[in-house]
Amino acid sequence: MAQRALKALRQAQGFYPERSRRIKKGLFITFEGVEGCGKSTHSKLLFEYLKKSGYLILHTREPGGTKLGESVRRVLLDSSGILISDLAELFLFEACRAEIVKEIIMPALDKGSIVISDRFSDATFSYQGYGGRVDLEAIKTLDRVATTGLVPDLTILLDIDTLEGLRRARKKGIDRMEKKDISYHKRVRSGYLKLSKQYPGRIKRVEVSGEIPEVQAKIRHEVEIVLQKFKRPR
Ligand code: ATM
Repeated sequence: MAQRALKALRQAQGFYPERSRRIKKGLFITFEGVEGCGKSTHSKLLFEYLKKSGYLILHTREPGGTKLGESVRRVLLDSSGILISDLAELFLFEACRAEIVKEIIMPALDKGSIVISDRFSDATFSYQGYGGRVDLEAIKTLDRVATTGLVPDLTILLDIDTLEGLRRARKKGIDRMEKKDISYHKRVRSGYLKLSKQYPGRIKRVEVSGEIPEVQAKIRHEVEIVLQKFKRPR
């Protein structure tokens, strides 16, 4: 246990390669995007499709997915006036991540499962980093410790105009994060776009326009490409 924490810290300091691919067998797919982009609809549709195709598969979300995560989610999203700074948010999201990686994601990947998560580390860089202006290097260090270096194999970034997304999301009610001002949400979207340019091999931007089946087809296309590589013996 202590050795694992030490390894994570050393990875964070750059002593080890970032990827943990060597020690996992499954495939890790994440969905990202600003509010109202249709992330949960599309991740669930993909989950059903892959499940019907016979894959061992797990769907989860962040913050959430564990008892700790779901409890902290209520604190983070409750709009009833708890003060939480951007820095405190960072620690709360990363605490949930440490738990879900250890409790849910790594064990499933070790069994060879496909894991689909609604949000993961890119959300922290985009929301707390670009949106909340918390130092990106600090996030990188903390996130590597929380994830023990786990990076998704594929990230689907569902991209929608910020205002249109918020308009759609607000139909369902407004949570604490959605209450942040529009400039915050615009920085989040541009943060996501920066990340997709920084990691073009992993983050695939899918424009949210047209009907749900059209968008889902684009997502499945990206997933099939990764699945082909995944099936190939290493
Ligand atoms: P969902 O939209 O996926 O339910 O996520 C809840 C919020 O948590 C979402 N807020 N808005 N608006 C994004 C936010 N979030 C972060 O700010 N940082 C993170 O690291 C994660 C995982 C989520």
